[in-house]
Amino acid sequence: KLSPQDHRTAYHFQPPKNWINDPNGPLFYKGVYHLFYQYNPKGAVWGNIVWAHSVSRDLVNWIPLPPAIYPSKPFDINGCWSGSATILPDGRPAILYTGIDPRNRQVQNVAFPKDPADPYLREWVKPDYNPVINPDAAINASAFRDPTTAWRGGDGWWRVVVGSKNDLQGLAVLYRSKDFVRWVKAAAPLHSAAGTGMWECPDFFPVARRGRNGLDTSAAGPALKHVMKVSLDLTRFEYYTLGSYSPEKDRYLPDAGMADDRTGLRYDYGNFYASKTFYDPAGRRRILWGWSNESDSTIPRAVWLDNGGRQLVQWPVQELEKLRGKKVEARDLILRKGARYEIKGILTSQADVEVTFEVTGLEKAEGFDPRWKDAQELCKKKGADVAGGVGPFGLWVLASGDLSERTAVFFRVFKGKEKHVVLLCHDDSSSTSRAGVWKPSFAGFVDVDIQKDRKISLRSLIDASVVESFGAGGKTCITSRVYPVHAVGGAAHLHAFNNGAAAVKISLLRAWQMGTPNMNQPTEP
Ligand code: DQQ
Repeated sequence: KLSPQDHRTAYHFQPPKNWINDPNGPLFYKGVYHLFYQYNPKGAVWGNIVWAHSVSRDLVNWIPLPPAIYPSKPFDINGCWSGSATILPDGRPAILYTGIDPRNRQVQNVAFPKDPADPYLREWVKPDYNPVINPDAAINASAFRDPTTAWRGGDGWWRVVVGSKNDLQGLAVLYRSKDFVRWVKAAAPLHSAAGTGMWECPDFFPVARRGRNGLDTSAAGPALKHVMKVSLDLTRFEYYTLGSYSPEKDRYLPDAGMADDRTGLRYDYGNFYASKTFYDPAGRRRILWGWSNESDSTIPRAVWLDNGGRQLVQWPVQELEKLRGKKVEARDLILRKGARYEIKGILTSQADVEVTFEVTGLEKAEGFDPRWKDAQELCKKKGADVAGGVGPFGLWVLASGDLSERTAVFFRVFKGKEKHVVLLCHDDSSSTSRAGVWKPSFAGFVDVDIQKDRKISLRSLIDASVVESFGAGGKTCITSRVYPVHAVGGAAHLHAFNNGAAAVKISLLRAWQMGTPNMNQPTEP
């Protein structure tokens, strides 16, 4: 008989019990990674929100600490909502978060560690001068939340952005401060966009034009670009733009062709929301976390700017590879139309799979209709069982023995006017035989030159009910939550498949069974 524990993930971050939503204020301090998150100490649904707190030395094993911030003062008595951490020049961290006050207004508060000598930052002090930012008359006090990490300009002033809206116009409201305590609203928002609705959990940070190293949030100069990410509560999807930030004007301008709406780029084309990045000085990288609803967070990912400068690339932090255990491998396998290959010998419900596919017969690719702008719609129409020319080919993960349950992670290649178009899909429509479960299809286009490369890679992290995929080395990412009835634990199977007319070759497939880290089971730090 199926137990709810069968869907509990092993190596994705989550508390031992109860509701979790947004990751908050990730930071690195005195050799320790800290992750806070929106948490209900009393139940498995959203409510009673506090900042729960966990620490780690490797981003893989986590130890829980008591909640860091919880309602206790008038300025947060009705809730401690999302926010971010900033490392001050003297090395101490500060947290800015949204408090819900007695009139249910959203206000911004600051908190400092009680004992900066404690690497675990167990206790936080919320000074009585809070809130440090109140919604003024021009601001909708029920749509004013989720302060970003602050950045400091060459003029010594701190800047921070708070998400908001004015009717349907999304706003990144800008505030400045000399001392992190007295904040003054700027005349104009850092950025805004018509028609998007509320901007939840904005994130604003620099990326290096070259290389994969991350940058401190206050970094400036010609060798970088900026990223602005917003979470749209209207669609429950996130979008980001690349652009330039002028410290003189304090304005952010997205590059041509980039948009903060549903035509824009996404970190992840699946179940991924309220994400947050931070700069990890130990690994010299910027790390991204998202919340994968019901109720888990994704594997921390390093993010950097792609060579072409037109998108970001993401990859699970390398520390995750410590969990790789027993490995199985296949090489030079040809999958003709309708063929499949089962990957056996490991527990595939808790696995890390990397495959490189070599495509042939590109002339057989289906024609691409330029009206197909929406990848998700296209994937819905052309699911994993709809035979094609080049693809669908990929993986069936969390498959039952009779294949009646299976989640398909696959590529499909189309012949466009100038260039071939590559689609990465998660087809979750057969993921469970249980009725009444939400089983969406998720998809994103992959910006590669398949004609030139001839190869495309896929990595999928499988963890009971999470499938987190990275296409083409992390150019397009998709996360799903799936709840099979039969394909659980040792009864889950993994296959590679090809439903395209052209043969594909698996030049290399490696699959590792993943170990189980300490995931917030109480232990002494
Ligand atoms: N979740 C928080 C808000 C944020 C929303 C409340 C996004 O601060 O806007 O739990 O998921």
